[in-house]
Amino acid sequence: MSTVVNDERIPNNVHLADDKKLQRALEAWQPNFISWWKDMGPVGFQEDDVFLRTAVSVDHDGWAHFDYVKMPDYRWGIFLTDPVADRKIGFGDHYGEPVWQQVPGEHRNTLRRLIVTQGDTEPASVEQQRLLGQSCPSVYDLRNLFQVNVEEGRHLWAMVFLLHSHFGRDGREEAEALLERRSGDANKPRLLGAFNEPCTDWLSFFMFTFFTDRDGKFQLLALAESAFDPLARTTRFMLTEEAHHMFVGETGVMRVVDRTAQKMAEAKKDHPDDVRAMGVIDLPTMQRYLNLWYSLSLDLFGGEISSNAASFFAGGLKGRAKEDDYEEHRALEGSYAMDVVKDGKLLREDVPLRNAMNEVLRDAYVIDCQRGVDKWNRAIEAHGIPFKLTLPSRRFHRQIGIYAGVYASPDGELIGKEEFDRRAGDWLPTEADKAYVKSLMQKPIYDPKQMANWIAAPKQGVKGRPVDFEYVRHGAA
Ligand code: BYC
Ligand code: FE
Ligand code: FE
Repeated sequence: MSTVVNDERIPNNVHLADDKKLQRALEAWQPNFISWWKDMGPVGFQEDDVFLRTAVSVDHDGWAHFDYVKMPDYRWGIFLTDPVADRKIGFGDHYGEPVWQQVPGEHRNTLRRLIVTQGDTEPASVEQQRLLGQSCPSVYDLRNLFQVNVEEGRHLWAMVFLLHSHFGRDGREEAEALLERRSGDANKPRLLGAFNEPCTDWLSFFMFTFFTDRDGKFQLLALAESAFDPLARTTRFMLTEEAHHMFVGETGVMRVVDRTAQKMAEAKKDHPDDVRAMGVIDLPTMQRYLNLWYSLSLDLFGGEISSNAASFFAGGLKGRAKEDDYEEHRALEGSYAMDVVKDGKLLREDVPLRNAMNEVLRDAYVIDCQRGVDKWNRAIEAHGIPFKLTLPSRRFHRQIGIYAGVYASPDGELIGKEEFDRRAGDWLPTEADKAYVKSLMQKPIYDPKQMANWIAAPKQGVKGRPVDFEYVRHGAA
């Protein structure tokens, strides 16, 4: 079992104190991180005591500690899961060889790029969510938002540790650059599309944590297979925290859906105008938000046919989610049947399996998303409301890959640009939808006893505390 050192400036289980040079480099980065956090983290709550979970070890039970902390004092640490003895490379051309503790020269640039891409999403999401505290539906939700935010901060630390410990000067430069790019800034945007989109209302936040954090889960699962063992071990531990982010998204959307369906059933009304008149979010609007965040998140898997993905797999850098579940790990033979667009028509084409690895990962993601959507639909059904949320086709509203530049309906039917533009308001959030959703969230709720009208209360509180516990002491002296 690894030893954890918690009394140093940077809590860690990687024997940081034994490597003075690395320790100094990270301690030099730390104030820059804190000043980024203060500038770009949650606006208006930096002085408040927040009831947060902090990772303190990698033990299965008891890895986290819960207590009040002011966010800038959060103990962001470096934790890698314990090494697996004699771990072997699980896929690709080096299948069966010992994993690497150091970065092989030929993979240095590619690995750095993967780590930087992963790292970039973490602060990006904090930036996207920085204003949400000012419109929170409850103190319980406010706390969950901050929990997600501080853990995304820790995920950034996880990647910066790898950059500093394995990539020399260019790694340190990349670590600085991770604090310099800004979500949505045209001059220095974050690297991936979805992380430059505004996420300024709570319906978007719940959709984001359900769909976009779930891309995180699957990318981390793929990196957890990596032959570069420090990357595998750090992403394995990140997955532990990630589970909570998806819980926030799944239960968040569930509570919104539940509240709306309950109101519809009580009033026996189903027209969106009538539903809105009751101060809740109508289901078609929720479907449009779902369509948006799902399609943006599908883009995060990269192109369907990708030589990058093939070389990541061949090199042993990035595997499939749960590679052990596959029978064959080289993927040199075999192909993947894909619907490509040729002359405006769909055509089935066989793609060599390695080149289809992004799509293979996306398949696993889609199944996982569908499971959540099914749960939401069961809640709607339980209120006797005849409405079903659906995941749109993978061809709908894509900006990356073989369906970028193609116009498709949510059913996946190829249509012209004109028809798409004409019907876009049925399929994606309109300005009026956004204005309505925001209108519900004008006033933040800082009284622990209250819950906004548009969302159901959660079933239970955090760590055995009641739902109306004072999770955030906002503005307390
Ligand atoms: N936006 O071969 P292609 C998370 C670029 S989320 C912009 O199709 P590849 C989190 C691509 O870079 C998980 N550009 O794709 C969630 C390439 O550029 P170059 C984050 C994009 O390389 C919530 C070109 O298009 N982790 O943790 O196979 C809150 C053609 O690339 C996009 C990772 O992403 C896009 N959406 O795959 C907090 C894991 N997609 O090389 C956190 C690490 C592609 O031609 N990253 N491009 O200049 C990767 O594994 C890969 O970089 C990607 C792209 C899967 C993202
Ligand atoms: Fe993360
Ligand atoms: Fe996350």
